[in-house]
Amino acid sequence: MPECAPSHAHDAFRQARLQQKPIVLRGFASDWPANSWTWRDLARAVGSQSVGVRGSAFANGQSTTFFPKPIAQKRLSTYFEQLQDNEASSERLFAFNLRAKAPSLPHENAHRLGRLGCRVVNIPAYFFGARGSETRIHYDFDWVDLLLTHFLGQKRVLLFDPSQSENLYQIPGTVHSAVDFGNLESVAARFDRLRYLQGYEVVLNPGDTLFIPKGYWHHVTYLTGSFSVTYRIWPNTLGSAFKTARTFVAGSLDILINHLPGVAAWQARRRASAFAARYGVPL
Ligand SMILES: O=C(O)CCC(=O)C(=O)O
Repeated sequence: MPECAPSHAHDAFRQARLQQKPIVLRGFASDWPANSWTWRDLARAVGSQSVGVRGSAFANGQSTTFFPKPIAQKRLSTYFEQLQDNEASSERLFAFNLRAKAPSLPHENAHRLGRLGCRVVNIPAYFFGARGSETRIHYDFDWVDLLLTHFLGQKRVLLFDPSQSENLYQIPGTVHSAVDFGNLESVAARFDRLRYLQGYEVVLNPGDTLFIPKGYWHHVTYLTGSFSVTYRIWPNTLGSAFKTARTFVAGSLDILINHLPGVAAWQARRRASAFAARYGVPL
């Protein structure tokens, strides 16, 4: 995985974005306020509020659903204490609106990312995970460039460009792969195209920013309890703005209709038969 020091971040990022290649901007965010938050600060800021925590989509039989449902309700302060103690668990908060839950913390980073020469949508999406938890491999349905900045521990990210979708056994009609990367050894025989898979691997440390180009598949393993914040970059060409608008509407409709009774089960059946027809193996 290409990487660069903060002093070269602007030029290296510009080049990477032009070529649509990932890059790690090491230490780019080391002076952001979030890089000095402690788990205790976070627990204090959220008080006694509770949220639904997510687990592994594969362990919970939700591998064809867009957003897995929460597996438990947790007090945020209790969850952050677990992360501080580095307890192993599958519990995650995915695209979490920490700004709404902890408005007393400084969440303003858009101008800091603006130093890279891009404009980001000013909506921070936070991702928290316990040691050993995983975000299943997927790409973002709105087809935008992403900047993911990491804090308070380590996570490992695997990245694959859009040409790898077949080798990843993309589930038709979704942004998901059928491959459970948490159990690669046991699924490798069933998914033999994994042999041809080519991609990138990187471990992120506090203050590192990762550029994830449009449509890049990403799989995340939390090596320790830690969190990140992702910002979406506004499209810079008419073509990509159009594709983003189209995929955003289609993806949002998909999420909405899946809430109707029976639709999720019907979609799962339809996708399973399309999957078997495309790859010659059952989903
Ligand atoms: O870090 C994570 O757990 C997932 C990040 C992600 O999926 C994203 O930023 O789109």
